[in-house]
Amino acid sequence: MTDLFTIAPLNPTIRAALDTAFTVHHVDDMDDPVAWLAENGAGIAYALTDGHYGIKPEYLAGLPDLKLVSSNGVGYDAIDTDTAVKRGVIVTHTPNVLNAEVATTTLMLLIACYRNFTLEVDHAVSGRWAETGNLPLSRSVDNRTIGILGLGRIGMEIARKLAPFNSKILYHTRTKRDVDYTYYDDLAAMARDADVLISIAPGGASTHHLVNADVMAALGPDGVLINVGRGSVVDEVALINALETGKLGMAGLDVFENEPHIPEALRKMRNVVLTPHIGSATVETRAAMAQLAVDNLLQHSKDGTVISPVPECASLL
Ligand code: A2R
Repeated sequence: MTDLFTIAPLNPTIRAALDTAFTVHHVDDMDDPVAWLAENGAGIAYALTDGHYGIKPEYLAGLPDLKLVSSNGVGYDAIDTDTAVKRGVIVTHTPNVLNAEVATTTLMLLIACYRNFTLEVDHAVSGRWAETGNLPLSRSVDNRTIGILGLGRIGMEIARKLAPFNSKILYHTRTKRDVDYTYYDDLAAMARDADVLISIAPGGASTHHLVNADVMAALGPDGVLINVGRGSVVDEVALINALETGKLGMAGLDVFENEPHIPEALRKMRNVVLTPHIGSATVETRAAMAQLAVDNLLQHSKDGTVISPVPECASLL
């Protein structure tokens, strides 16, 4: 059997699939993974992780014969692809199979913001409706101008799922796409023209704090910010300030700068809707992602090819 170093927690289904082809060495079973790798790392060609855990530099260094890191998730900013490519290590991820789910999560947050959903639910279940009557009216999600930061696989699916709401779609990316939506090469200019800004761009240096105080001010007091991409894309301190001072209207957030920690200030606000990074977290979608992550490993161990490499690895294929 082929040795496999695993980093992220494994559910029983993935574990069973892996056990058919690999001898699994899981970090959680090791007192000191770095020491374990110093003794046993040579000869291990495969590693499995996810977008949250990535692979620490000391694990990469402890796996001198690594050929493939399979990551269960589409975002791979927690993996040092520069070092991997220099060492000839292929990195794979799980694109596309989660597009529809993350788009649904986006709509869920958007609707929850506009319709004051969490406050209305609390008003009903707390019994306060009978004591104090109705809450103020909420606002409609129909006919909004929606700016999408990152019109890639998931961004396109979000735009498609917004069609029944009669949304006007704007987008900002580094490269203009051949689509009917309106392109902005300037993010703040797009935010100025939009009711909603949806961030579904990847993490990493090029997107760090792209959504800053200026962009939030451009979105304005009635504006809604939805972040379903990566926490690092939004300046969280500026966000708290903008929400507290009314420069920004509302935020619906599924991702945060220091997960799983969410700043207390955000957790206390009434003009935010927060979810704990559940963009793709359904039984069906997580199963499809896990299967793809496992299939990349299985295929490479059979014939040296992979199904879904990250673009940075193109030169290795
Ligand atoms: O900039 P472009 O033309 O490469 O467009 C990509 C855009 N993007 C950016 N937009 C503005 N400034 C940047 N610095 C920047 N970097 C990337 O984000 C593209 O339109 C989009 C990413 O699309 P995909 O690569 O197809 O990723 P996918 O599958 O939609 O997932 C997006 C992210 C993941 O990386 C995870 O962080 C999260 O959603 O689950």
